[in-house]
Amino acid sequence: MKLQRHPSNPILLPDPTSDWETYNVFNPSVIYHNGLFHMHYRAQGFDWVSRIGYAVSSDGNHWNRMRYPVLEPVGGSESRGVEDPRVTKIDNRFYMCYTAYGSKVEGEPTHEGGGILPMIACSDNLITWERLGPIVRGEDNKDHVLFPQRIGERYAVLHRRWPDIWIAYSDDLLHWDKADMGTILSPRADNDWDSKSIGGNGVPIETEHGWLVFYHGYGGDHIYHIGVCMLDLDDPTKVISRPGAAIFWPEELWEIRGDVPNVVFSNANLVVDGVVYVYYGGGDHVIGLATCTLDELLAYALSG
Ligand code: BMA
Repeated sequence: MKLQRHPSNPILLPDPTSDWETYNVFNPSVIYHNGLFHMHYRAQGFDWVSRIGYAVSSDGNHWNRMRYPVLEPVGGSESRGVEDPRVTKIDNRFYMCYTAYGSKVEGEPTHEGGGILPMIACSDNLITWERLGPIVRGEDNKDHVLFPQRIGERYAVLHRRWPDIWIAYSDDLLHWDKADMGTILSPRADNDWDSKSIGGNGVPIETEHGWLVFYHGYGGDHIYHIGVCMLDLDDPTKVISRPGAAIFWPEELWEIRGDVPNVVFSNANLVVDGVVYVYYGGGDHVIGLATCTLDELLAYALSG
């Protein structure tokens, strides 16, 4: 089982006429809403600060992008950028999980010389965003993505406490009790591609067999791979299956080289008419698309 690259890859490139997306566009979120594909993507320009851009498409391949970012850094905790959006529609609102990267955060510093916060913002129109806050402070935590519906009446989010994938729950999207957080998946020491670190990708896909979850991982060689697993619908802390082999890894020049080498990093795995669209950043530099059928992927995801 392997995802097929789209023939017109890469499907979105940096724009040399822009000051904020001059160098890199990568790690997009894509949702399908009202007959259109809506993309939010991370971009870096002259100041190397990440901003979130927006583009829209009727076929998932040709994109119209907005001239200005839809989310720009605010304050010290975002001074180095807003990164890696993952947009989920819950009821009739849109929620964007993104990583705030700053020179300082309240509480303990989480990175040498800086800090990260796993943030959530909300929107009614996909363009104007209001910040709700982080799911947790004072730790190395990112790769968070909301489930598209409540589980047991509570909102649920996958997040990454290095090097594992965790889950957290909330009544209001503002308070995420640390006591409720639990590990779901860990790196597999005996499985090269996800032996060192893993994190969640796009919004989990609800199927009759369970949640189909995409995740990324790397081993000692630090080559990013994409894999899948199945989680129980009512209790996603229960792993139903987790096949050994990855379904995608860097092969094209722009995935192997780029701004950061050997990266295929995806925040988007949406299903439209039985086709799974996986959008990803190649080499932290450009955006690619790979696809497969949901039936084929599900059969594989359940096989492990
Ligand atoms: C991760 C994130 C991603 C990035 C990846 C590879 O930690 O920061 O935004 O694509 O590293 O550089």
